[in-house]
Amino acid sequence: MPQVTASPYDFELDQEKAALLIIDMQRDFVEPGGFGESLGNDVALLRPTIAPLRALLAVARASGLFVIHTREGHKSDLSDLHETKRVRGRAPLMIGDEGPMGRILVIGEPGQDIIPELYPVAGEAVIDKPGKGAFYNTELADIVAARGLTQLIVTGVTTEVCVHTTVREANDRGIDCLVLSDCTGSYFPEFHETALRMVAAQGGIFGWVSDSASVIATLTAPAAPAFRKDMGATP
Ligand code: TIU
Repeated sequence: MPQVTASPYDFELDQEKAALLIIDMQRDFVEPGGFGESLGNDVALLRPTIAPLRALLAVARASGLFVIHTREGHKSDLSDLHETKRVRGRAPLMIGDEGPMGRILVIGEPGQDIIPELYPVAGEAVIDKPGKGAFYNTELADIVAARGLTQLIVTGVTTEVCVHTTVREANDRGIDCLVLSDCTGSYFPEFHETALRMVAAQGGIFGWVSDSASVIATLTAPAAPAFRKDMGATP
């Protein structure tokens, strides 16, 4: 089994049972005028995650690794939005309010969509999630079960909020999580560092921490189709 250099020890990657999970790389978190900025954050702090994620995504696609994107968001009638979440933060623009990129964090609005740099392609799963964790009230557990996934390569934003919540949920569901330091990001650099340390501490209490270069170095291209003797040509 190929080994990915990781902390607290190398991660045995089983490409057949692994997926790349890209959490909430949405305009609402990464671009000005969205939910992230309305909470008082500097969205520029998340942008360094984009280039390494883009490179990793290209290699994942070429190697046939299954890709899952999530988008935090709510139905247009907000029936899946707890009042506690709606009012949290006392932000000038709350979830469901009209902003420069459409209604904040509402499914189908421009701001709720994935950023163009990482836009999903056909065959990739796109999961809308009403909570911080990607398993809460979503089809992710069904996808994981149907595909027999036991490993998630976890990326996206923000490290200590949706990434951490999802890693904890996955860990309790028997899934090994490999969290990539350069493909995750936070509005608070110190929270990012601490959140990653929390994953790998105590012998990997929630999972492993690695980076995109280590995963790219380990991912292999899908096996070439076997040469068919009956086709008559030489390979
Ligand atoms: N505010 C913040 O750091 N994060 C979120 O609200 N959602 C995600 O992390 N995706």
